[in-house]
Amino acid sequence: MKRLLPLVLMFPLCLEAQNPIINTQFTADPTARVFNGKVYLFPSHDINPPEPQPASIRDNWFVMEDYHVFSSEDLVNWTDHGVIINQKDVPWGNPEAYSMWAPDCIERNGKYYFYFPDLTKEGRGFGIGVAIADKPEGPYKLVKENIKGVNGIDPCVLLASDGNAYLFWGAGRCAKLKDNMIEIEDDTPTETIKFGDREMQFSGINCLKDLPNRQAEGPFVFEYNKNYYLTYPYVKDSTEVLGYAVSKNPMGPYQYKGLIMKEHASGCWTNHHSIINYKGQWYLFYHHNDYSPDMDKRRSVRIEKLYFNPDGTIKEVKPTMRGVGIVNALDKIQVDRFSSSSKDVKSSFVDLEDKFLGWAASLPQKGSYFIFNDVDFSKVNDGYVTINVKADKNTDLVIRENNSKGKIIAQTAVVCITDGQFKRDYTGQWLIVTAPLEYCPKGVTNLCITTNKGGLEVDNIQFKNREKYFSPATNSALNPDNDGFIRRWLLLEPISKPNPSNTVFVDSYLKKEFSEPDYRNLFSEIPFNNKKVKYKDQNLVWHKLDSENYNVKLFRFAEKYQKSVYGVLFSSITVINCDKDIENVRLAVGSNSASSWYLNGEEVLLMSGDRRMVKDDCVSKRITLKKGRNILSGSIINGPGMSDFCVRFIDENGNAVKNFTIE
Ligand code: FUB
Repeated sequence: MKRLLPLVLMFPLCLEAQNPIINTQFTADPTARVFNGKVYLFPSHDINPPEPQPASIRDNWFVMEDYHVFSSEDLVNWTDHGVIINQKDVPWGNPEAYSMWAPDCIERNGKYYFYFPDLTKEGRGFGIGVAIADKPEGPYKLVKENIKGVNGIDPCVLLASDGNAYLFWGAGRCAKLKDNMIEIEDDTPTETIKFGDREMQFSGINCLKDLPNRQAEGPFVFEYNKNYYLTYPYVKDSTEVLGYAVSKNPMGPYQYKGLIMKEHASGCWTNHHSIINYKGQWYLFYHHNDYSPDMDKRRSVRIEKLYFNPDGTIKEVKPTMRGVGIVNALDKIQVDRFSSSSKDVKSSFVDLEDKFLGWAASLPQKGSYFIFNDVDFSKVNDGYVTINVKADKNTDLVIRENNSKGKIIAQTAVVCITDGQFKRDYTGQWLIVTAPLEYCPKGVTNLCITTNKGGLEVDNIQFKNREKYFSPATNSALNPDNDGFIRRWLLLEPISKPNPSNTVFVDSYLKKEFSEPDYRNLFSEIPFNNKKVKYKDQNLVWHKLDSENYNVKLFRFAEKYQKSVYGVLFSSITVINCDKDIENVRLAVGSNSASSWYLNGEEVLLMSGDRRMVKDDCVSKRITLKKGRNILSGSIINGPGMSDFCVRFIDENGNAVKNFTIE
């Protein structure tokens, strides 16, 4: 398994996902809370044991050294605010225990109180500590001592409508908190429990006495319609279910009502959860071992919608990979986490070496389908769709609205180029196919991904607006941009030049390819918009476009016209009008990868090698832009990378030359 990027610890990152909702690290025991109109997630953080494995860590056990906080406004895109507490920071905790188990956080009088369990320094089992902050994402200041009289794990604080704060922990124990939120009331009762011939003292009262409570833990208590719901994981048969009990009083007695979620089919030993109402909808946050199917102590957080029956009982929640949230069609849609499917559709990891890359869904035969619900098309107009696929024979893919009989949104052939073998694109990614939209749905709808032939796997899809990177060039003359970059070009649809690597782009190769007569012929006259040309057996079209960026994103151009993105040769041409001769200027270019540039038919710059698109990467010798029309053209060739270029003229001092127009 790849180690996580250290950046995650320092900077907020946006993480996109369905279930599991966090795909950059393991997350477990999710406590979600709504603060300031946003959902904040306080999970615990499973990790693989450090190497060499410290003696303090049991084999095949939980390994948890810190806590992160995440937030989201749409339950789809999550920001990681980084680490708020590490085991080494806890004054009363064992810094080597790796036992930062399930936490909670609540807000009272403008302060955020974070409650967490940890093994004590003195080796007296688990204690529960508190850290306080002014903002949900911290920074948190640790209280020096753990809460006196409270031994155990899994704290949960209920701010009840009776005005009191109650601390629940362990197997359903409960005590009232003082107003300072860091101590329990002095008159909290204690109970002595016998374990064989050993006796142990427990403070608080046991709210799960006489209720199903085998190995109960992780209490989460909330209030709904004047009832208190004590929800908790316990072992019914062999692994944990989520059950619940209801009472009119925070401290019970509680009446058992049933299950919220059954055992995980995967055999994951634990489940742990929280329940919130966000924007009028109830949600269950829970965990599963999705990214670690062979080891259930590395878990990942999921979300599902939760519903009440009219009598206040909770409807059983079925775990799904789709999870919740409306997904913007312009974002990457992880359709492999579908809402429903034909029986033959299966999901499998994209890469067994890096399970955080997620899954792909297979469509084995004609008529196989899966449905991904709640996709928002309101920002899509004249769009196209890109689809990441893998296939071992020629097949097709059809995207319909709602179900397998619905209106066709887009369809495309999926062509395997090598015999019987799936051809990866040059970056080692899956093959990206693009298809224009035949019909653009309105608002939020469901997608049905299906096939007329079958035998392919689908990873993710993304809808794109054509005008995002380019708009059709207008008839009025254009100035270079503020930095002198030329953004108006006639671009020819890419010529296929399959090169599996950029190492071939040496001078001799480029000179041969770029000066080949059939190719040079394409530049013999200035093309017009939509001009069709033939190059060898390829029919191609010139497009007159304005680039929205200073760098002309050729790979987006190729994608836009559903052409190959990799292993291609791009051709560009533009006309520059000068009022007078502009002497001693240099052409300054950055391109990915190699390129060659001509001014008025004469080669002025050859950029060989495996290049990146860097501003002013190479400059020409001194040249003159003559009064009137100057024709500037370029050939840009690429292997496995994303092609783009930026072009401007600079003067003797390196300043942008801008006193011309682009026709
Ligand atoms: O994550 C460690 C422990 O596993 C939690 O504290 C329990 O609730 C169970 O999920």
